[in-house]
Amino acid sequence: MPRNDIREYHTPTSGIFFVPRRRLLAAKTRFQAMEIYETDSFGRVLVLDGLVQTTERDEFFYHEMLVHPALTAHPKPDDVLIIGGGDGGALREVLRHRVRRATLVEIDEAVIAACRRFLPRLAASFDDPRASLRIADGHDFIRESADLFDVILVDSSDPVGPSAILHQRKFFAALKTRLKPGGVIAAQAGSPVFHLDHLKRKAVFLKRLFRISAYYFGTVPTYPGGLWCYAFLSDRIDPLKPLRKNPPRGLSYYNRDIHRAAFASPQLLRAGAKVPRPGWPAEKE
Ligand code: AG3
Repeated sequence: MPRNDIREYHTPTSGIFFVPRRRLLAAKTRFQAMEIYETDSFGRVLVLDGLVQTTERDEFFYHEMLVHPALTAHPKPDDVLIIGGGDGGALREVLRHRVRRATLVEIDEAVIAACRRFLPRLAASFDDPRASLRIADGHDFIRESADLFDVILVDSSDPVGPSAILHQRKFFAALKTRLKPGGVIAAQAGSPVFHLDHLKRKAVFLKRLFRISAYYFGTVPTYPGGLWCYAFLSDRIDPLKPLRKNPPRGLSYYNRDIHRAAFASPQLLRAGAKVPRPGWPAEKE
């Protein structure tokens, strides 16, 4: 294998690789290592601390599933907050809805600058007049801001590095205080293949915090395991009640049928399910 391949290890002995045509950027930001590559097969690829965050070819699977279940289930999502998501992909999807304001809080300004330059299909969303950008730590912002939101989306990375806090109970408890009555949170929750224990632990505290707390699933071909999990959290809105709005036009993955199907819970999350786990040394949890 050529030495300049982009590789992400999902376990110590398996993972994903891309052969880049060229490297567009490699930088150490204040928070993380950031690289952007051009590939023939997946278009541009954004990698943070060695983890593939997004590719031009499959980003829609992830961004549509993070955003549209919550925004389509909420009757009137006027004020939307995105925590993380510095590439602008989730923001682009939010702005397909009739929102009044979409606020994005990203810790790493350098990611936004790089994505504006190299991933304009995602980051052009920052130029929309309804978009408002805050450079801050998501957890600090939530604790310090008095603003309330109809929908909060958590577009974090894995539960290691700068994103670790965005997977913890105290963060979700703080998020809940920033929701308007009837508000909804959707948060990316990781891989059911590789982060299963983490998902199960999280389900326990989320169920205690929110009256309605459901995991839903979608495929993301370049993420670990290929199947991705998201949490839908609300005290009032049930994602399985008939949707009151149509999904926006122009999407590539999400629709009403996908919405319903995504909330079906696989056996592996149910108590007592047997899940094969060959003995690799340690899962990245
Ligand atoms: N949000 C989820 C990234 C998780 C990827 N994990 C991994 N490759 N191990 C990324 C930001 C996309 N807007």
